[in-house]
This record gives sequence, C-alpha cells and structure tokens, in this order.
Amino acid sequence: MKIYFCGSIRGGRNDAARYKRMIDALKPYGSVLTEHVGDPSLTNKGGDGGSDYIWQRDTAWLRECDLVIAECTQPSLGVGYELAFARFLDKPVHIFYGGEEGRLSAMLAGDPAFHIHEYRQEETMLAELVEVVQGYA
Ligand code: 6K6
Repeated sequence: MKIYFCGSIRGGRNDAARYKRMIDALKPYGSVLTEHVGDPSLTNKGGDGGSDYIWQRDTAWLRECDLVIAECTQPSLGVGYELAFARFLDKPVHIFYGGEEGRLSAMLAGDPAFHIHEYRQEETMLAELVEVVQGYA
C-alpha cells in the first residue's frame, strides 16, 4: 500500500515530531511516500529542489497513492491544496486534527468526502490511526 502523508512545512514546523510519530506508526502497513514531512531537520525555510520539482513529484505521488493521511492541526496552504487534489482523484482521505474543538477549517470539516478524526490525546490518535490504516491493508 502506498500512503501519502500530509503535514505542514512552510506553514510551520511546530508539529514535525508528531508527524514523525504518525509516519512511524504507518510504516508497518505500507510505503509512506512523503516520509520527509516528518524529518525534524526539515525547517520551513530550506529544502532541496525548486517548487516546480516538488509540485511535479508530489502530485505524481498523489495520483499513485492508495490512501491519504493528513495532520491538519497546524494550518498549511500546501496541505489544503493536497487534500483538494486527492479528493478530486477520489482517494480515501483521513484528516487528523488536535486543535481547539470545532476550529478545523469548514472547507475540510464540511466536506462529506473527508474522514475527520478530531483528537485530544496523541496516544488515542495514534491508536485510531493504526485502526484506520489496518482497514485499508
Ligand atoms: C523545505 C522547506 C521549505 O521547502 C522545503 C521543501 N519543500 C517541500 N518538500 C516536500 N514536500 C513539500 C514541500 N513543500 C510542500 N510540500 C508538500 O506540501 C508536502 O507533501 C506537505 O504535505 C505540504 C506542506 O505544504 P506547506 O505549504 O506547509 O509547505
């Protein structure tokens, strides 16, 4: 199974360590195409490759993936774009959100195509994430 994980990069790296823990939980079930999203050394500034290369590669991965998982607590334009892109490719999309209750963008929370998982504690979220991915394995 090819899993596309979305998390904020230029939107801010506050939750990068959490992305890594989520990616580590997903890895036993498939190949995580975007493992670099959880790389703690990736800041919101540097990064290799120009934007055109990143867009080409990431949209190709979105076309070929079987499942999209997003952590959306830290708002990110890139993640929002990826979710809309995936949605119109009819990919299954699961969105995890650990911010203030009811504050996830209405454009995500209101889309019936998305599976939304609001959480309070990381431990329960990780257990739910594993349940989700097992459902596609
Ligand atoms: C590193 C630091 C700044 O730029 C980089 C390299 N950029 C990216 N490398 C890989 N994937 C990227 C990059 N920029 C955006 N993405 C994709 O968009 C990832 O798959 C993330 O899920 C999402 C993050 O978007 P922003 O708007 O927060 O950057």
